[in-house]
Amino acid sequence: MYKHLNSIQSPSDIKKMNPEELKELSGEIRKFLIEKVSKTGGHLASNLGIVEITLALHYCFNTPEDKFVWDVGHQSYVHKMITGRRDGFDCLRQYDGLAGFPKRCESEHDAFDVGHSSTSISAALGMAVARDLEKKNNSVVAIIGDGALTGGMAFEALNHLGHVKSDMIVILNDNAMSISKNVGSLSNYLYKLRTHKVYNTFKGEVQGIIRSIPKIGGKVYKTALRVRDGMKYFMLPGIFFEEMGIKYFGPVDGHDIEELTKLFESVKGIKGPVLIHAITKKGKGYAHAENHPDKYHGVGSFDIEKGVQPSAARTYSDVAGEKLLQMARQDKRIVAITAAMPDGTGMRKFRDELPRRFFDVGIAEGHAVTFCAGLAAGGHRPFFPVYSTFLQRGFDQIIHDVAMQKLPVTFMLDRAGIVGNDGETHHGVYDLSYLGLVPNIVTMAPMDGLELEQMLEFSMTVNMPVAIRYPRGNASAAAVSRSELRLGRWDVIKHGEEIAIVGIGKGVEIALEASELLKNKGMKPAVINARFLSPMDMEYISSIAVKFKHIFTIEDNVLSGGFGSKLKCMLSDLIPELRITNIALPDKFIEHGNTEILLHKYGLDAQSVSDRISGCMPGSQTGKDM
Ligand SMILES: Cc1ncc(C[n+]2csc(CCOP(=O)(O)OP(=O)(O)O)c2C)c(N)n1
Repeated sequence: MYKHLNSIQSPSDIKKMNPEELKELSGEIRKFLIEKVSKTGGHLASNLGIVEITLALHYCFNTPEDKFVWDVGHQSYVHKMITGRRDGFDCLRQYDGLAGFPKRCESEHDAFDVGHSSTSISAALGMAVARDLEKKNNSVVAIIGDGALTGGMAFEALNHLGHVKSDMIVILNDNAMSISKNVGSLSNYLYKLRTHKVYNTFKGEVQGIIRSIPKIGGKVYKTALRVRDGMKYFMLPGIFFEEMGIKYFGPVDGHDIEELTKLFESVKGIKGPVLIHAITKKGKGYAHAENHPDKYHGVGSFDIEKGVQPSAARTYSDVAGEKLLQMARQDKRIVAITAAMPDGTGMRKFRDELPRRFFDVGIAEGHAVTFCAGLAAGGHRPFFPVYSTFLQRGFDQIIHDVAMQKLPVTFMLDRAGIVGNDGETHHGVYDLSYLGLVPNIVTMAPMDGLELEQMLEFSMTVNMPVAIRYPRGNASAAAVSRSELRLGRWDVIKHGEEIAIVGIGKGVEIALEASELLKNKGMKPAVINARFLSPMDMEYISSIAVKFKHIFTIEDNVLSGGFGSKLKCMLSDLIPELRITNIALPDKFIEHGNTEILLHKYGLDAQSVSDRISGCMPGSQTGKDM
């Protein structure tokens, strides 16, 4: 079916190909990507945009000796295809299948594990310095997008790189997009470089110079410098990277494989850090993705002809976005902040309707937290919807800038718990632990969309930091009666005897289902919605807990330091005779795969929970806590 692709077993097969064949191969790779990702889901648009850069890299460098460090890693599919993993694409991101991000354990060609943004230059610099200490001479290449370059770590690394002056190449893959349109002054600067009229006028001439570069020999270095100086001349003033001590080449057409290979060959011999600015089109080669690169950044399965279709299900992100907008219409103090995720967090409508009160800070979660603190100190009520896993980037800022000063910032932690196919870098399974240990934060988790709305309203009534964590997916309302939300208090949603199952967030849904299964076994457990991780109103909670012999807690957070362990610690002194069993995720990094499969594997589906509870009962086979 494929003329070239079928014979690519390793990067050495790329090196045998001529430019025309490489171009044909690019087309085949795009076809393959569209076909496979339309079935498995995954990151499509970014990979379609980086085909030629990846081929040119493998044409010019030799992995695993040379190191490629991908930023975020969502654009590494082409690299995976070339490095012997093409057959794995039928199970891309599935349980036990090929990971969606680089993994050192998966291939020696993957130099560094990744999933969060803006780490590539730091990691690559570490590798370059390690190489120098070992007196080796391999190349190190960081590949970073213009979106990832907005992250603070990337700036810190460039600052260090320009100082250390290690031999290292940074490839800036500039498609003017983060997930949504890229933002910020750096993005404006890159735009100026791209559209500089002198660059456009003389582009042909510059390409001519690059084409004249011989493949090997001492001339390479001189010619490369001439190209660079030529470029520099055209681009002056404002060579931001040059001023930092990093030699700038570009902009180059990131889809012209001949131009790329010549340039990569030429910069190999250059001493000190080099940055190549390549212009690419996100989604290239698939019209739907070219027209809507934001929608095709990360996709589920889709029909290739029709493209991605809108889903009918109302998600937690939808509820969060709509409710916050409704509240902001009533209260002018409310402002919303995103770290490059207006769509994923459901904030698009807010941005469009109230643009002056909406701030996209780029992929800069740490900055976002302190920016919120400043807004709150200035009398506003900032809400920061952010994926749970990415808020890990702002942990010190939460403590130092928000909690210590008791500033009324509301963190809306989307994608809490198991997120599925993105895997270990993306599961939001630490937030109850890392928030639970910080004083001064009211931390809640709703059992459904309705309760999320109530919690958002409630956050305006407490004049202090608040965090609300909610899972990915469907937010339909649970069919249970509920009591008014009161600070630190539980809500008993199903009365029962002897045993209580206390869930928090998604744990409540699991508890309700498990209680139905237990009913079939003749048991009648109470089901309690904990609502709060902190504070815990211990007087009230112990007045409920004392009625039971055994309490089971359920949470989709790791066991250590989570809701259950916190409750156990506080209740065991107050009611020493009460047995408490914590059901949570294990203290290990959880792999990628379908959420249901993972919940089952780790004992957090209703059946496993009910088996565990009945197994703990006196007279059962095990009859003891596990
Ligand atoms: C710390 C962190 N925040 C947010 C994200 C979510 N995210 C994944 S890719 C991406 C955009 C990256 O844009 P860019 O680097 O330009 O790559 P492109 O997809 O455009 O090729 C974002 C915001 C992340 N992976 N890590």
